[in-house]
Amino acid sequence: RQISRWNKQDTTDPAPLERPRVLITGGLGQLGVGLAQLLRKQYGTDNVILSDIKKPPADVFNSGPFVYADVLDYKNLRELVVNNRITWLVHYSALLSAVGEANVALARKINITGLHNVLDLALENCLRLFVPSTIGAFGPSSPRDPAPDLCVQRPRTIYGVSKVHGELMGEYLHHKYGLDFRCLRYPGIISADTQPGGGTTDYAVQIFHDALSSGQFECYLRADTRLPMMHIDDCHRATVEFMQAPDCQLSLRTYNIAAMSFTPEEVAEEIRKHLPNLRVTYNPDFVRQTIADSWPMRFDDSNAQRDWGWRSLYSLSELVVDMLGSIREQRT
Ligand code: AKB
Repeated sequence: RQISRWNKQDTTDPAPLERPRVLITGGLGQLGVGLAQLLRKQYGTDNVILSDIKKPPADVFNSGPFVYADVLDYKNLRELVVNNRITWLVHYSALLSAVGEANVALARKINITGLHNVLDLALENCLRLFVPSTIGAFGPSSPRDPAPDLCVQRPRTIYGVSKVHGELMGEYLHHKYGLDFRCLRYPGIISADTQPGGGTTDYAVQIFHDALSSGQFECYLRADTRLPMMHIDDCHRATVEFMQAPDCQLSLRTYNIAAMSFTPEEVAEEIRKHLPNLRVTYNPDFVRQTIADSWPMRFDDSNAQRDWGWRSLYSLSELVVDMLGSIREQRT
């Protein structure tokens, strides 16, 4: 009964005045706080609840609702959804690629068991559920330049395996029970005021901090390792626009989104236009280099562009200007 009632709701767009009530898991990672800010601007501060298992910094705690939520504790999650009349769930809780390889058992628990809890909860409570996937959901046998939405996916990391599992479970529950599952495959996300933590693309954030603090950067990837990347503002905007897209416009439930692709040497060259003395040395780390070599070099996001109008705004040169400017501001 619940499911058919949900189906009925979903065949028409929500009434214009009906604001979603959003819960964000893993909210203190690289993406949660910025997404909450954007959603709060549109839907009101109290309608967007950040959650995590860590204690929030004072500025986050003072800027809107924050609650403790452990994605491994189903009852805790259910209580939050019920008590707060949640209608949208954004599931950011996950261990990233490099840290996942260092702790496979924990990655399996958080990325797979945690996801199962969230899927069950979304189905039970008729939620619109957003789960990010990644360039890491592809592997060495996938087409790499560019990787399309639909192709062979045989990732070689526990992170990638858990993300493919999430894509398939969400789509299965969508087709079988009508779960409003929405999934974007993110490139490496670059942000000035939040750290990614444990990924393979993290170098592309650290290089800006080191360029400004010491003028030297040691890169754990080879100079010519090309990966898809995106400015965090584009990532947040894509997520909100995709969550708002009418159901009838979505021909897929999992879309690639792209903005730019660069190598460490190319981003260093772009930074040198502003900081000519930047010195980069390359000391490839076996685990992260092997992971990066198995990931797409470019992403084909033509389906997202066609179906719901996705367009990135930041080019590499704009991203570099913004990152240097924002980090300089933080340091003064
Ligand atoms: C990682 O490097 O693990 C993440 C990702 C691309 O999903 N940033």
